[in-house]
Formats: sequence, structure tokens, C-alpha cells
Amino acid sequence: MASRVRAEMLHAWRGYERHAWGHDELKPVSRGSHDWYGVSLLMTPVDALDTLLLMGLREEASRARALVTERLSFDRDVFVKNFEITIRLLGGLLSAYQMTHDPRLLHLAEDLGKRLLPAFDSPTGMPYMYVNLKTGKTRGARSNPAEIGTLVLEFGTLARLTGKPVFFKRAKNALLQLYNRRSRIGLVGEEIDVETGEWLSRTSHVGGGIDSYYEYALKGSRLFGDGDCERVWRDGLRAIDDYLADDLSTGLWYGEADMVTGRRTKVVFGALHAFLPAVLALGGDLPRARRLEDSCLRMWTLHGIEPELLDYRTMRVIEPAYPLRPEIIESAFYLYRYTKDPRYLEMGRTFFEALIAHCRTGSGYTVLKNVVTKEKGDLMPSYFLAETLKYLYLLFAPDETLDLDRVVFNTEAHPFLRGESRSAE
Ligand code: DMJ
Repeated sequence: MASRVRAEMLHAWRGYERHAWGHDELKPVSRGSHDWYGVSLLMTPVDALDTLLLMGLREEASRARALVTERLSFDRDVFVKNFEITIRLLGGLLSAYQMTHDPRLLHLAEDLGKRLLPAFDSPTGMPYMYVNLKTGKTRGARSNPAEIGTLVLEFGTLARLTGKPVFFKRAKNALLQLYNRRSRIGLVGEEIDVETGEWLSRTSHVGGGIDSYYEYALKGSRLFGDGDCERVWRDGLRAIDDYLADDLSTGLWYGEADMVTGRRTKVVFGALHAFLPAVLALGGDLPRARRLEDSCLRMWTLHGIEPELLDYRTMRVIEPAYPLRPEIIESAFYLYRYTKDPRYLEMGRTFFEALIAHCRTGSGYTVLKNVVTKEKGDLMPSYFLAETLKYLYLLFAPDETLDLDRVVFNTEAHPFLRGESRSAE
């Protein structure tokens, strides 16, 4: 199975090389390319590099590395999303640096980190959503917990590797500023103004816009031994278990509630929420992680591939797209590593066969517009190579391929080494 996954990585990567070389992402149906900001920031090669290395695809990895080190420049007059650029590019450059020790990758990471720092210059210290890479101007005071709280692993690793603690301090402060604004019952909302610190939405859940805030609290404590991150994780976990967890005849789920009253507002769960079994497992709650992954599998098998959002009471699809998301596979990987239950290998096989059946094209893999009709879209997001195929491969490959105790994965599946070099603080 691992070598089958590796062959599919090669298929996807070759599609990128042939039709989108030098651009951000491949459009595998029209055989074209897509650049996020008009100019390319080499999203796919940076995101894919450590997967190519892990799979031992040496020639492809060296072509990707050459492209990145020779052509990538951040001196661009564009407003970029701080969160996306941090998790994909900063994360990808740092993990590839730790694997190759190529100083040009660290140099690029530091240059990028410096250009992103102005994002934190808000009255609260929580970052603006967008920052201009050339001018340092910022935009987007309306942000959310995921975009504010999912920076500490990358900026902390950059601080460690460069010996410049400012990177860690700014990102950790953002996380704590957000945490300090939690409600009395410990929940955070869906949108917050980073200038005033006021909540703009009281909707609380563990899906898109909030998800990785919890993930980074736990992983920040694991990567840096940081007690504050540990506290954010413990308090957050208690609140989501108390107010968001929903135990129904259809399974264990985590729905929506009002962050102030804790009142249930919606019974929805989706592909992004499926990161939670992985994080619960990493945090030590295997029984709950297992039950939740079983629910995720139910969501997947309903139509043979998972929808973006589901009403888990009626099991009706609310948002039918499948954008090649990795989370359910990531959770199967963690659960297999921690339990060795072959059930998770079987799940992995189910996910892999569905990807091949519904998302494979002659030139790569594509998102689906609709999991019911299986209508295809035309994009291969860079995280498909960074995450989806990496977690699938690691699920089937021998444990020695990657020692899970020695690394912490960022939310884009870029592994950072624990306890390497200087302290982040
Ligand atoms: C990735 O960029 C990251 O996993 C992020 O945390 C959520 N969205 C995509 C994958 O679904």
C-alpha cells in the first residue's frame, strides 16, 4: 500500500511538473495552473518538498528544491494571507531545511518570517489577516481563532533555528491574546476584531476558522514544552468536551454552540472537523478519538467520499464539495500509530481507493464539486501533496519512516523536530 501511495504521489507531482511548473497550483482537468496572488509563490513545490523527501523520491525532490532555492522570492508587492503563507510556505521551508540542512531554505524562511511580522502590529497583538510582503502594510482586522492561533509552531521553530526569539514571542502572544478573550465557559467564537478585541461572532465549533487553534495549543506544548500552550489546550479541551461534544445514536460528534451560553446552535460536522480524532489521540484521549473517527468514517461512507459539511442528526449533506482534504486520513494515521488496530489500515485503504476512483485524472488529482454526483472541479490544492498523500503514505509505511515521538507536525503536515537547537524563548 505504501508503494501504491508513493506511485500516486509521483503521478500527482508529474502532473504539476508537466502542466504547472513554476506556478502555485495545478489545474489537473484543464491542464493549466493557478497562482494565488497573480505572481507565483511556488506553493506546490514548497508544500510538496518534504513529502517527496520522505518518500525517497530523490530526483523529484532535488528538482523541487532547485526550483525553490533558485526562483522563490518574497520581495513581492502583494497582500498575502498570513495564516496560509505561514502554514504552507514557512512550514514547508522549515521542515525541508531540517531534513536537508540546505541553508538557502532557512534563509528563505527567515526572509519570509520578517516580512510577515508586521501582521502582528495591531492594538491587541493579534495578527491582521493580510500583510503586504514588500511594504509591510496590513489589511483585514476581521479574523478568526484559526488564523490567529495557528502560527506558534512555525514562528517558534524559526526562532529556534535563527536564534531570534521575537518570532516566537509575537506568535505566542497572539495565541494568548485570543485565549484571554475566551468566554466564561471557556469557548471561543468564530470571528474577532483584532483591533478592538471584540467578538464579531459568538458561534463556537471545532471546524474551519477555529480548528487548528486547539491543535496548536496542544502541539505548542509538545514542541516547545510550553506551559502556557498546555494551559490553553487543557482549558479548551474541557470546554469543547463540555459544550460542543454531542453523543447521539448516529455517533459521537462535535457540533456548534453559543460561546457565551453554551446553547447548541447547529448539529453540523464536516471534513475539517475530522482533524479532532488526531488531536484527541495525541492529547491522550484514545477512547474518544476512536469513537469520533468511527463517526468520521460514517460520514465518509455515506456517499463513498466525505462531504465538506453534514447535518449529523439527519445525516444529510449540507455542503457537498470534497476539496481533497487530509484530516480524516491524518486521524487514521495517528490512531494506527497509537493503537496498532488494523481497522485504521482498512480505513486508509477505503480512503485511498475512493480518491483513485473519484478524484484521479490523467494529469493529477482534482477536487470534487459534489460528493453525491461525483462531479469534478479543476484544482489540485498544494495540501494534497503536503498532507493527504503524506499521511496516507505514513499510515502504511513502516514506523521507522518517521518517529512520531521526535517530531510535531504543523497543521499542513510539515514535521518539525522536537528539542533541536536553541530554545524558542
Ligand atoms: C490545510 O491547509 C490545513 O490542514 C489547514 O489546517 C486546513 N485546511 C487545509 C486542509 O484541509
